[in-house]
Amino acid sequence: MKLPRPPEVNIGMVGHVDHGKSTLTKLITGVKTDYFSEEIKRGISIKLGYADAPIYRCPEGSEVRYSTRPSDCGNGAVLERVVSFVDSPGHESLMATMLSGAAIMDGAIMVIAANEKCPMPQTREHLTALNFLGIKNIVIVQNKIDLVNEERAMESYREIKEFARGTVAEDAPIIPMSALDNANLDALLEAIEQRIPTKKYNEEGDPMMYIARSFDVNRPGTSPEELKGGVVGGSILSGKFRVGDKIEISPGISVAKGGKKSWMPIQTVITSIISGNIPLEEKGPGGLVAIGTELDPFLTKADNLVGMVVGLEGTLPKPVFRLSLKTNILTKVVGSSDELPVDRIIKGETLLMNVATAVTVGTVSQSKGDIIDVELRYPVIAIPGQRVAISRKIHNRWRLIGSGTVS
Ligand SMILES: Nc1nc2c(ncn2[C@@H]2O[C@H](COP(=O)(O)OP(=O)(O)O)[C@@H](O)[C@H]2O)c(=O)[nH]1
Ligand SMILES: [Mg+2]
Repeated sequence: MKLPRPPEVNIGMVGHVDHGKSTLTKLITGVKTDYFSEEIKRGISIKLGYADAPIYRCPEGSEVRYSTRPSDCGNGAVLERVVSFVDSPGHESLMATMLSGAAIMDGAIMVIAANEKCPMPQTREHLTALNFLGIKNIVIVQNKIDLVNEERAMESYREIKEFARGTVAEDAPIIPMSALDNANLDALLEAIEQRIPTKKYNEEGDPMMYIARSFDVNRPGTSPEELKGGVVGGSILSGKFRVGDKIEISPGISVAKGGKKSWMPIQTVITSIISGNIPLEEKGPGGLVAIGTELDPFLTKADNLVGMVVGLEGTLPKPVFRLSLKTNILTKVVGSSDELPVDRIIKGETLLMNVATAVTVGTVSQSKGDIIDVELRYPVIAIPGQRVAISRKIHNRWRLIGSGTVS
C-alpha cells in the first residue's frame, strides 16, 4: 500500500515469544510479518518483520480519537504521521536478531500477555536490551485481555507495574488490548503519539545507513534487460541520501590475497529510494527505507549485506577488527528462568557482539576492570561512544550479559 507520506519514526515490537507482537503488528499495519514458510510452520517469527502504518487523529465527536484508517474518523481526519514498525522475534534463541532490530528502533512497544505470569524471560531480556541501547520511549501493551477474567487482568497489571519499577519502562503507559479482537487500538495509537515522538535528527553532513535487510527484488525468470539491481533496506542514521549518489557499503566483501583475507567496500550508485512504498528523490533519517542500487542482486539477496553500513563514497569510518569497550555487565542472566549469576568476562572467552545491525563473535584478548578488548571474527564499523550489546553462550544459547561503549 502506498502511504500518504514517508514514515518518520521506527517503533519496535518487543517481548516474549507468543505474546502477540506479530498479531499486533498485523492489526496496526495490515501486514503479516511472519511470511517465511519456516515461520508459518513453526508459528514463530524468525526474522525481523517490517511494516508501515499511518496514524490519523479524528475530529472531536468521532467514536475514536486515533485510527490507522481515515474512514474510521468520518470527515476531517488529520494525518499525524506515518510510523514504521520493526517486529522482533521473541524466541530465546533469536536474541541476536532482536538486538539487530533494536539498533534501528527509536521507541518500542513491549507486548506482555495477560494470561502468563510477568515477567517471562524474554520480556526481561528485551527490556534489558532497550535499556542498554538507550531506547527510553516505551509503551506497554497488556495483550490477550480477552483470555483472562477481571481478577487475573488486575493481577497481571500489578505484575507488569512491579516488573517495570526502576527500569526505563517505569512510567510507560500500560494499554490493555486484544490484538486478536481489535480491542483498544485507539488507546494504543494515542499512547504512541504521546510517548514515542519523532526524533530530532541531523539531516546535515555525510549520510549513513545501517543495513537491516537486503534483497533481490527480481522474480525468478526475469530477463537480463529487466533485471533490477540489488536493494538494501534499513534506517538512515543522519544526513540524506539522494538518487544518483555514489555510495559505498562497508566492510563489504572479503578477498583472499596471498593467504590473507582483507575486506573491500562495495561501490555503487543509488538508482531509487523507496519509503512507505513511495518513490522518493531523497530521504533523511527516521522510518524504514529501501535503497535500490546498480549492484548485482546476487550480492544483496537473502539478507547478505545485513550489518553493513552505507555511506557516500569515501566518507565511512574504517572497519575495525578489534573493539575496546567499557562494559556494564549484568549481575544475573535475565534471559533464562534460572537467573544464574553472570561471571566476569575473562581473557580468551568467546562473546557475541551486536554492533548496530551487525552481529559478530569475538575473542576477549584483554579484560581489566570494566574494560575489555575483543578481537572480532568479522570487521564492523564502530563509532566511538556507540553502545554494543554483549552476549555469552550459556547452556548452548547466546544470552545477553551486558553492554559496552566503544572507546
Ligand atoms: N486470544 C488472543 N490470542 C492472541 C492475541 N494476540 C495474539 N494471539 C495469539 O497468540 C499467538 C501468538 O501470537 P503472535 O502474534 O505470533 O506472537 P509473537 O510471538 O509475540 O509474535 C497466535 O496464535 C495469536 O493468534 C490476543 O489478543 N488474544
Ligand atoms: Mg512474532
